[in-house]
Amino acid sequence: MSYVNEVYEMLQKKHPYEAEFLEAAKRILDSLTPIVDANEDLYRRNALLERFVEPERIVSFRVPWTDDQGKNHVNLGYRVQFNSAIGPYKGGLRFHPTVNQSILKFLGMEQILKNSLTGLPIGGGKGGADFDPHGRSDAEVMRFCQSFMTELYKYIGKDVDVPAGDIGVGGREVAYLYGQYKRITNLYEGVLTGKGLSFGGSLARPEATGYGLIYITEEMLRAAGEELKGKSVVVSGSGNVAQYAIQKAQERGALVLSCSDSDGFIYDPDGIKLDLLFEIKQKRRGRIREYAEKAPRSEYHAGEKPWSVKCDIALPCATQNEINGEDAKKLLKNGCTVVAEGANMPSDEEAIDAYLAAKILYMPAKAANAGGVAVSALEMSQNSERLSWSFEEVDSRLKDIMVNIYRNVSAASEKYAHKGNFVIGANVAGFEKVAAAMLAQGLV
Ligand code: NDP
Ligand code: 2IT
Repeated sequence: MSYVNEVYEMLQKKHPYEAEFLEAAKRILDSLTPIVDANEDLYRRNALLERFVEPERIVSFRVPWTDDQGKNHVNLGYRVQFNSAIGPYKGGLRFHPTVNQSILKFLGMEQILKNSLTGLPIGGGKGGADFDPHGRSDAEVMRFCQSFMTELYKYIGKDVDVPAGDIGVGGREVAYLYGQYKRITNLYEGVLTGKGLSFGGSLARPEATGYGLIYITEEMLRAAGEELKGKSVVVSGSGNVAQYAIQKAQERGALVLSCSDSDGFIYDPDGIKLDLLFEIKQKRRGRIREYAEKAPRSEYHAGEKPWSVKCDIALPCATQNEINGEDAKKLLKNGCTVVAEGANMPSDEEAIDAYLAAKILYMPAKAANAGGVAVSALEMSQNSERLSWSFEEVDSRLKDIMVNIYRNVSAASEKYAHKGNFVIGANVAGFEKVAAAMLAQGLV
């Protein structure tokens, strides 16, 4: 049996109930096959894959808090400190009722390779809680964040582990978490990224994931002799990543036809109205169905996903496994030729097989959405030198980073598979540096 399969079987035996983690690990291990085959003796001798697939540490803790009616609740909080070979653990916190150890391990493993692709010195981690912020007051969210940080502060630090946002964790939550960290530790340090501008946040961090997604999509199109201008785009989600992907895509002359939340999607033939979207989501934390009430030519499709809308480009920006094999077939049948992933692991295995068989341009999440964590790392640099850079400075570095990621992923695809297989390209290009650092640092 191949080394990759041996390690996967071992994982299946050790963690039989971690479906999402096993799914991510299988996909990553499979696509590392070319580099593992080329280095098998060295990797086996160093138990490299066995170490790579197990987090260095996982902490989990209870998070008790009281709601506005005086009722007490207990949620589960976690931090998966997956790999620190190339830098302090770095990765977001997710607050969503589905959060469990399996989902955070899948996200953490993806994060190791994503962070490596940015070229910046950041290891991989992820955390969160099975808390649902929807419908909670600011005071409830504050009390939850304070209780969460009262446990988490023991395990993080500016040179140890630097969390940020993810689903359900945005500027408001990061600010409450930061306030509590500072209060407990008496340290004013860059322990979180995605902070507010008045207390160490970086300009362009809120925009970074969505903008980065568009920058790498443009680079991929440019290499194929095409451009974004004039293309029709379908976006899912209406959170942080979706909003700024829509903004940048429109700025570049694309027509964005949709956005969504977990209740349904909006189709707007005239293009999504960004001011209306911002008003609903940023000012009121509202639901996406409200968009159709204010934009008469748009349609709200309750309970559906936007993948049946005809488009040139699909940008999934909501959550994992939101495009299945059937959805992918619909997209392809309707003429979609580009998929770039703003969300983490939004396409399931069958969907990816369909993209690869159709030879469309497909940029997987760990490359396509790396702009967010890249600017997080730039926020860490700014905090360390106690300076803040201009929007233009950060944005231009972000652009360079995304173009570089495209080039490295494309080069690795050519070296280890065939040009254009960005799945193998992204995994191998991310892994090479982490593997070299792990080998050099000995059996730790
Ligand atoms: P937000 O919480 O800001 O927005 C999430 C959006 O996705 C909402 O519209 C939400 O709808 C929708 N969504 C969440 N869960 C589901 C679900 N199970 N089914 C359908 N829709 C769902 O999160 P972000 O925009 O930050 O994150 C979106 C994706 O991008 C995630 O996969 C995240 O891991 C990834 N990502 C985020 C980065 C960041 O910097 N924030 C960086 C890189 C990747 P609803 O309100 O109904 O839940
Ligand atoms: O998935 C991700 O890359 C993020 N949620 C952002 C992580 C970060 O540390 O900025």
